[in-house]
Amino acid sequence: MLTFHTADTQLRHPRSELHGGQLVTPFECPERVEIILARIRAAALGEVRDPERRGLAGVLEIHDAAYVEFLENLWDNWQAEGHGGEPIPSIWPARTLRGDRIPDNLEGRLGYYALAAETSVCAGTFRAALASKDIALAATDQVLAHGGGAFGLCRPPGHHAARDQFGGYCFFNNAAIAAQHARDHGVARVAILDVDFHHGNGTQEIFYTRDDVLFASIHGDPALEFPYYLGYADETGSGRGAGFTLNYPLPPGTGYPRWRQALEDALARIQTFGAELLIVSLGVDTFAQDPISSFTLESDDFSDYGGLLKRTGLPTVFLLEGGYAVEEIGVNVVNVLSGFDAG
Ligand code: SP5
Ligand code: ZN
Repeated sequence: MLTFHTADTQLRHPRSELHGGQLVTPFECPERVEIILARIRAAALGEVRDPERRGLAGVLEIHDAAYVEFLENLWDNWQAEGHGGEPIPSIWPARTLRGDRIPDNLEGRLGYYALAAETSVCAGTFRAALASKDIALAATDQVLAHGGGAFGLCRPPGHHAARDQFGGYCFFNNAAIAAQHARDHGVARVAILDVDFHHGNGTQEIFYTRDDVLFASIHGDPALEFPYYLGYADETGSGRGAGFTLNYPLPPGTGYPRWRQALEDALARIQTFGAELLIVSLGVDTFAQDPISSFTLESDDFSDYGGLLKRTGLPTVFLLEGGYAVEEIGVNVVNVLSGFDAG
């Protein structure tokens, strides 16, 4: 399988993540990519190619223009205010305040455009997010042209990013941008399968009222796990989109047999939907040793479900999302891709 990647993703290297009341080194770190690339080479998965660079192409089809402009200028504006640390939101238009006014003040706008506080911004974040988006588009074009599978080694991840909000380490929703790109190139029905441990709230929000992009997510129960405020089983889509969102919230400690049942159910629904393209939001934070998650998948399980995905017979784009057990992330990601190739 071909991999698409550019080192510009590594321009994102913030030094702080708000975790347990302390600023720690971010879980979503550049080493994740280095270890995956090393494993791709060791396992001879296939060639790694640079994506074509496309500027903002694809972004404004999914994201709000003022949000994109805010992100582009955030670091410079923050520096101009003379702060010592990285931008971290500290106030939101929370439930008892007004959400229909966008403040002029930078701290006010930071809260408006953020959905979580753990995601700091650094100087290269915007350029890395654009590179990550270009990787997703290149992997999608590969699959549209040749069928089979392709891997977009994206970083930063995308599935928590909503139309006008960043958070959960995500800025542009790579999977949503890829799906819209496929729609705009004649693919009538696209399925996005989100196997990251966390619910793909951003992807769900973006497609919630649409019947041309099915969204299915298997994740930690939001009553107990980030992002907490979306991902319940009764969220199934609205309007034309009714029935085109599927959520499988699962309890802490969920192991592979139960997880696999949810996957088989989701894949059956994707087939019934008549998907012509499958986009997999590939997070491997379902791994037992993941430091911020609570499922118990083992490395061999990733190979097994890679094979299950292959059995759909659908052209499949894999886009990296989460996975924070850094030492094992290469093995786990490449096991999915090799399992697909072998399936
Ligand atoms: C792409 C992706 O996987 N984003 C995940 C972002 C999660 N960030 C906040 C995690 C808060 C976790 N609290 C966990 C306590 C661990 N015992
Ligand atoms: Zn995740």
